[in-house]
Amino acid sequence: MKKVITYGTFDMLHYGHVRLLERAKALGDYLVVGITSDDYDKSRGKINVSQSLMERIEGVRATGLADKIIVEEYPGQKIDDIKQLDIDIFTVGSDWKGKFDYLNDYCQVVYLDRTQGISSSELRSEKKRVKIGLVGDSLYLDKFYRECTFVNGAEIVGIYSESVSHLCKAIQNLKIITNDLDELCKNVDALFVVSHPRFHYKQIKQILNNKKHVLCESPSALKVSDFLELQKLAEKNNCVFVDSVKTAFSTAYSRLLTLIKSGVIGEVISVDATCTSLNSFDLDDKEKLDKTWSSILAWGPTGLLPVFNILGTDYSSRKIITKCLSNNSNFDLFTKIDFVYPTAVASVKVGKGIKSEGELIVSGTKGYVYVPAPWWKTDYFEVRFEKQSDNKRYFYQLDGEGIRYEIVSFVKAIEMKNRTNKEMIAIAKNVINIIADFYDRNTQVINI
Ligand code: C2G
Repeated sequence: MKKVITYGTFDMLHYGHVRLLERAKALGDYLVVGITSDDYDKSRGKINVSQSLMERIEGVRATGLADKIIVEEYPGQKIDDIKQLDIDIFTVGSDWKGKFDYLNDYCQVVYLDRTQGISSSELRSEKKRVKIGLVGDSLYLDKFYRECTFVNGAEIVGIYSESVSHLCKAIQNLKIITNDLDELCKNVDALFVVSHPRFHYKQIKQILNNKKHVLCESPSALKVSDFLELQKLAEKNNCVFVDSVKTAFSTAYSRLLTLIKSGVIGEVISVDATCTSLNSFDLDDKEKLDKTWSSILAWGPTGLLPVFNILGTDYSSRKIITKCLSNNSNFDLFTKIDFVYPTAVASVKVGKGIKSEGELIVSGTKGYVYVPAPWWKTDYFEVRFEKQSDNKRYFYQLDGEGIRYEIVSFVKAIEMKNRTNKEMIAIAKNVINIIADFYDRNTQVINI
């Protein structure tokens, strides 16, 4: 029996793919099709894949041409598969000519003519692009704009801002630059909000009343009641409303969560996250201070993310210890939040007025996960054990700190109309609850 193997993403399956599979099948008696995993595609720069791995597997399965379907997860897997599955022929479209000649050491390599006139990226680009409006005047918008150019389902068409002169040329040249938020809403499908958090509730409410989708840099509100009101309004108006932390979209971060949940380090006993970025503050420059996100606003949502992702939000108690600019200021330079859970503890340290090691350590009964600084935009982590020889290292390409993946996920949520991510809503609500307690200085806050 002559065994043939071929690989691909097979996104939005089209006749070019099917013709390839038919000719691959005709090369032998048994066809194995390797379909790329979402993470693997991301790591090789294919971030705009529309369909999930399961949808792409189903598409290929429905052709009836594959005798076996496997998932391609890592570079070099082709050699392992060819050896383990005793493959005679590897084949792929002629757009890859020469790229897989090295496989001649293991089996015959055949390049089949690519079908002209059709491609998944053309099909994707024919889809309506989501028009995005920006809200705010943070320099972060330059980064966001640049990242959006990698997302082929979205385009930035306008901005609501007090001034854009300090932002990149591309933003300064946008067709719509306005200080009228309703005006911007009329011309877009969705908005990205990164103004100061004290404006978020009012702006998001106005946007949702315009029936537009919202991606907001967390925290999206400063009171839980406001957050819940926005959730209800989004539901009523059928809008996607995401209170977002870009780390959640980093491949390495989501893979470390999966590994931890699989029990690889045993029962998790402690989660310790530190996020700092040292800034200088001038107490007398009130205007600048008003525009600056304090430590708990800038880093709280990120630092709390792994605690809530791994241990959940049902903690037994928590304590907030903070150092502010002055006794009567609530602009924190450093804040530590300690949690006690029924069977675990957690500690989050955030600071824009201190410098520390921005690492994440998740400690378990069999081992621990170590994510080096800056863990919140990491492409690398280690799983470490008592016996060092058992330690494992993981690397997942992370382009653009995860922002482009955040935008892809937002655009997909709009296309698929899947508005609710229960875990993300529960986490956002708990983050806002902690920030609200911090600001109303209730008993749990200790000033140092
Ligand atoms: N293909 C084709 N004609 C087209 C489009 C695609 O013959 N009009 C072929 C490609 O050459 C490839 C297969 O269909 O052999 C799957 O194409 P994609 O889903 O675009 O995936 P790609 O990343 O190109 O697959 O590691 C090998 C790669 O994964 C090959």
